[in-house]
Amino acid sequence: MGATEDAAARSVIAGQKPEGIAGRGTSIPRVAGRREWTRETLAAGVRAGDKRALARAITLVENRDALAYELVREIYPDTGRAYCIGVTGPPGVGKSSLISALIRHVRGQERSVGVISVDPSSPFSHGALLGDRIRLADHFLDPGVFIRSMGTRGHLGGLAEATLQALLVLDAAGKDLLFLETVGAGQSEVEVIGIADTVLLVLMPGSGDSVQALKAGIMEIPDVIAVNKMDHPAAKTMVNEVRSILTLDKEREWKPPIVLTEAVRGENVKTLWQKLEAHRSFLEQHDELEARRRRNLAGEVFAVASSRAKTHLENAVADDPELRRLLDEVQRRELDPLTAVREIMEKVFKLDGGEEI
Ligand SMILES: Nc1nc2c(ncn2[C@@H]2O[C@H](COP(=O)(O)OP(=O)(O)OP(=O)(O)O)[C@@H](O)[C@H]2O)c(=O)[nH]1
Ligand SMILES: [Mg+2]
Repeated sequence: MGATEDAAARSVIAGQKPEGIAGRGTSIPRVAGRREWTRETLAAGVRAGDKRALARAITLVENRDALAYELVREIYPDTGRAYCIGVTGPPGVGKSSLISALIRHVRGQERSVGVISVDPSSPFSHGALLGDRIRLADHFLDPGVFIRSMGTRGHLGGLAEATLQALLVLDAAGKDLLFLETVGAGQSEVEVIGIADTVLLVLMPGSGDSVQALKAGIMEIPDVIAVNKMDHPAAKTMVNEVRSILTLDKEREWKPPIVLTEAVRGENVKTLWQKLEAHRSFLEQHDELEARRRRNLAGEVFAVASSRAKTHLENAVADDPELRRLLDEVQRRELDPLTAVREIMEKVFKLDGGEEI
C-alpha cells in the first residue's frame, strides 16, 4: 500500500472506529473530538460528504445528542434526493453480502452509496458489527461509499428514530443510493424498513418461517425478492413456494419479481439490480414515488411520536407512586382497568379521557 493510500485507509478506518477504541494500542490518529464540531462545521462537512463529519453526525444521532437534532433540522431541506432500498430478511441469508455485490455493480456506474446496517439484536453500535465490516470491507476505502452499522439503543422505537435521522444525514451528503439493512422475519423490522422507496426481501433455502409469514399476511409483500445461496438444491423449490404465494395477490399492479442469486460470487446480481431499477421506474411512471415518500414520512413521524409517547408514559408510571398504585389496585381488582386508563391519561397526557374511553 502506498503512502497516500495508507493515509486514506487510516482516515477512513478512524472515521468508522467506535469511540474510545480508536488509538488504543495503534497509531491511528484521533479523529476530531466532539468539541471541535459545531452545527455549522458539521453541516458543511455533511453536505460535502466528508466521511469524518458523517461518522460524527451519525454517532450524535445514535446518542440522541441535541447537536444531531439541530443538524438534521438544518439539512432537512437538502434531503429527498437519494433513492433508498430497504434490504430485509432473516439472519444470515446473505443481506450484507448481497448489498456488497450490488455496490460493486453500481459503483461501476459512478453512483455514490450509503449503507446503514441495523441490527436490533445487537447492543453494539458505532459501526462495530464485525460481520458486516468483513462482508462490506471491500468498500471501506472507496471514497464514494459510506457504511455504518447501528445496534439498538434501548427499544426499537429509538432505533427507528435513529435510522431515519441517519438516512437523512446520508441523503443530505449527496449519496445517490442508500441501502438500509435490517434483520427481520416478522413485524419488528417494519417500522425501520417503512422508510424505504423499494423493499428487497432476501431469503435462502430454509427460510420457511418467512415464507409462512408472507403467506399468513404477517409480513408485508416486498417489492423485490432475492432467493440467495442459489446453489443449494432447495433453492428452486423455495422460488416456487414464494411464487405461488404471490400469485394469490391479484390486485397488486406491481408483481414482485423473484431472483435467484449467489451473493459471494455475484451471480445474477446484475439481474437483481435491474429488477430494483424496474421497481423504481414503475413508481416514477405511476406517480407513486412521491406518494409513497409522503406516506412513509408521515408514518415515520407517527411511529417516532408514538414511541416517544410510550416512553413518556412508562417513565411517568415508573416515577410516580400514585400511578403505580393505580396499577396495583387493578391487580387487586379494586379498580377496573378502564378507570385506571382514564386516570393515567388525565395525569400523564393531560387528556380529559372522557371521550376516548
Ligand atoms: N454459499 C453461499 N454463501 C453465502 C451467500 N451469500 C452469503 N453467504 C454466506 O452466508 C453468511 C452470511 O452472510 P451475510 O451477508 O453476513 O448475511 P446477513 O443476512 O447479512 O446476516 P446478518 O446481518 O447477520 O443477518 C456468510 O458466511 C456469507 O459468506 C451465497 O450466495 N452462497
Ligand atoms: Mg448483515
